[in-house]
Amino acid sequence: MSAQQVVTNPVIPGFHPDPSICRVGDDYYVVCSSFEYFPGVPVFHSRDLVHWTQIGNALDRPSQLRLDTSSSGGIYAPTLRHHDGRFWLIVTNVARGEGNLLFNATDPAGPWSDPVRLPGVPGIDPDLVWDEDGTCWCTVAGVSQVRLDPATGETLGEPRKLWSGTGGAAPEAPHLYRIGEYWYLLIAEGGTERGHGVSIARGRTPAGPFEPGPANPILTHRSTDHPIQNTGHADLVQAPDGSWWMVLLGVRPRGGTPGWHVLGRETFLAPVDWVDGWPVVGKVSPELPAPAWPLRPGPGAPVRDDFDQAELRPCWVSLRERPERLCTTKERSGWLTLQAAGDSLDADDAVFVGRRQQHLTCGVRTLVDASEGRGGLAVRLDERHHYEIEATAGAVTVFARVGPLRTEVASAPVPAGPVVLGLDIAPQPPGDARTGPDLLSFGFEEPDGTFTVLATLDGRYLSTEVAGGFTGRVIGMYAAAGTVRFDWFDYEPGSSA
Ligand code: 6LW
Repeated sequence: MSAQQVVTNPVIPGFHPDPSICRVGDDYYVVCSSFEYFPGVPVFHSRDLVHWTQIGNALDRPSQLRLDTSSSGGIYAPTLRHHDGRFWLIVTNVARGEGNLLFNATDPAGPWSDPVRLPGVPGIDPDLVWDEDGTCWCTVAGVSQVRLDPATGETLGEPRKLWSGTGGAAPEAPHLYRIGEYWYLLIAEGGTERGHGVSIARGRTPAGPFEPGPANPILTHRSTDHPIQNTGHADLVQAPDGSWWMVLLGVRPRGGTPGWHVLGRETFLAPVDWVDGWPVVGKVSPELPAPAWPLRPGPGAPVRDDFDQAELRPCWVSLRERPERLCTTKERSGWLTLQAAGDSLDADDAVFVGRRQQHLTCGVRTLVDASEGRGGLAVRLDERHHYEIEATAGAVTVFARVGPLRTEVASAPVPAGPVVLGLDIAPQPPGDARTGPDLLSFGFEEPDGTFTVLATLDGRYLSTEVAGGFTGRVIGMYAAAGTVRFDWFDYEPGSSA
């Protein structure tokens, strides 16, 4: 091996927050929160901690996932664990009447069980761990804990306060581990924005008492100009060679001050050493020295999706659920057919099928037949922050929705029949403090194949700093009226990650 191999962070780019990891033999699995999107809780697999492939979504049917709103409602932070030959997933659904839910599966790619409801678990960010006697401990944000019967969802005894961190806001994202002679309690505090950090305490039993570590926070980028910010919400895993690693969330702000992040909170990897019985987290850098074992890259995602399979690939998500009457690849072979339910992307249940933007620059193209309706290609942050290029018979139009305003930006006539719509996302040229993170150029292909840009929009208005919320950009196809069909969809990563 020539130059030392490096790990490019984030290891799971795009809106993949609140990662939780477990290892079974040589296989690692990660799950992330998914909020208003259906299916929910993406599941990733890796053999080297560096290259990750999405193998499914744990919550892929309405009996598992009921969503009642968008704007970062729905599925909050999950925890994934393996115990007694089964995978266990515990997660909070903030939709009305849902709360904390427990699922299990023999294969993390699914199918996962229907939920066991956990009415007695008092908080978000639930964690699961079993002690030597087989008692199951559930720890939640705050940080509180209650014993749990995972078969029935019944809580055993009253919840108890464990630790409220070192004084940072929002002590949350707890994970409890038996390591050596101690039980370690890892938490996030400081809030999931620029003040985010990771702290740790340890005790002799899973119920404590816990003594805070000597060097908290063991990880934070607050008050630095590090290119990766908001680092926190971490989970630990030990590799087969005995080394320890941490997955965590972070963001990559760009542009002038304050910097705008558009891909949401992404999953990063960091090495962990142990010194005097306490973890010391290595640098969360854009490039890390690779682990000591051989790297095992996966197949990589194809640029084009031809929609020639009965089921959509796991990267495709929609708002709330996705009944076949509204979204199918069976109505016209090799096409994705969307049946509008509302009249624009402003509705929080618009008929939209998208994939997370995972690269700071990228090019997107899709062939749309809008002869029986109105729809097109959109970049969505939430129902109040989205840009789209919309086709209908004979015309294409670019719209921008920012907060209360939806603006028609530009329009052009096109020949009748299917048309290729396109989006190119490029960094804004460096300039003064007003520079935004990127520019989004929407256009269409002329009959002779040339690409005509219809409008170029400022990307800062599709950033979390402007829109708020817990998600990130999702790029996809939508129907605003009638029936709209898509033959293929190309997502081409740009040169800069
Ligand atoms: C999640 C909390 C957090 O429940 O943000 O970053 C909330 N951490 O732990 C939603 O992701």
